[in-house]
Amino acid sequence: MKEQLKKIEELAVSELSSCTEIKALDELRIKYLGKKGELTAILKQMGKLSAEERPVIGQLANKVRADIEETLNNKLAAIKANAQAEKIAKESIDITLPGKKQTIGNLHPLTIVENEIKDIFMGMGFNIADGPEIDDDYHVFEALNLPPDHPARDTQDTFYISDNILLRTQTSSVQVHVMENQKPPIRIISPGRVYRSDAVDATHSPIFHQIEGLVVDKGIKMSDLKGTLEMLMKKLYGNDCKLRFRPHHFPFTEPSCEVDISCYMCGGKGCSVCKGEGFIELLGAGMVHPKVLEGCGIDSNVYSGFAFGLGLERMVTARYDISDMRLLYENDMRFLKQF
Ligand code: 2NL
Repeated sequence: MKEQLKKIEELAVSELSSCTEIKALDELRIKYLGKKGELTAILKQMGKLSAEERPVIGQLANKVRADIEETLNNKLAAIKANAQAEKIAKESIDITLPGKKQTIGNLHPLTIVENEIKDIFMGMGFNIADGPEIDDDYHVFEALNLPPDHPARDTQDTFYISDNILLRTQTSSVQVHVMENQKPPIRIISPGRVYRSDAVDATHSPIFHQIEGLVVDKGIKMSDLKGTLEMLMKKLYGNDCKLRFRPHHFPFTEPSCEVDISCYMCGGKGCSVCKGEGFIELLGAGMVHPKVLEGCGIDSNVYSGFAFGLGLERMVTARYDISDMRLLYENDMRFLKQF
């Protein structure tokens, strides 16, 4: 038996030394050390041995197992190290190859212009007011001097959730909430999404974006409105930009006006961008109607204010000379990548 064990060890060590693959190594592990392996077969015969021989052979068998195991493990480590070294040698990196270009996204043109306008107003000490897109009839219409049968409601038809709850048609509703909850001085802009029951075409969309502004304090005059809007437009369109105020009517302001800017393309001579006008219509504004102030709990004998509303889409299409507003919503990367 001693001989048999020594022979097994010799054979195992010699077979292992010529082994170069992990798979072959596993096979040898089973062959020599497995449950049905050669060593186990010998150990099964231990019962036949005499009491004196048994511990001697047992010890030897354990030593043989340990030796084979050690050789196996050393071999395994050597094969793995070899494979790793080979892999590293093969995997050379060519650092002269061009890198992979990362495509970085950009902001949507509506967001770019909105951020710019917010920055300009924050620079003038305005706060940014946020509010609900779904509101009640009172905050969207009634508080702005638009009673239920007012004809101006026709041009601001919207989407109703119920008789009283609807999607806001302008962000004035947010400013009404602010006036109800905050004492003057108030200096805010309220940017956001607004809704109208309009059919889609090149200049209309049932969902669009507006930025409204509101200043309420003692002694606020039309000249404050003019100065503020002049500052905004010069910062947006350059110092040569001129403003034109035309009388208009809104139920929520008195007096009211529409404001045009001189065409940034032709400087006022008339071209295709301004359609020969020399000016581009950009926003509506006026002095807050005393009724609106009173309705929000502000004493119109002590306080006055100005307000304005501009369509963000209009600002963006004018700024980038975009012919069709629908381009802003189609999410075509070829279009959006240009900004
Ligand atoms: C437009 C331009 C405008 C206002 C919005 C306003 C807001 C309050 C009070 C009074 Cl809280 N006015 N906003 C004023 C003038 C014009 O929007 O073309 N609207 C139909």
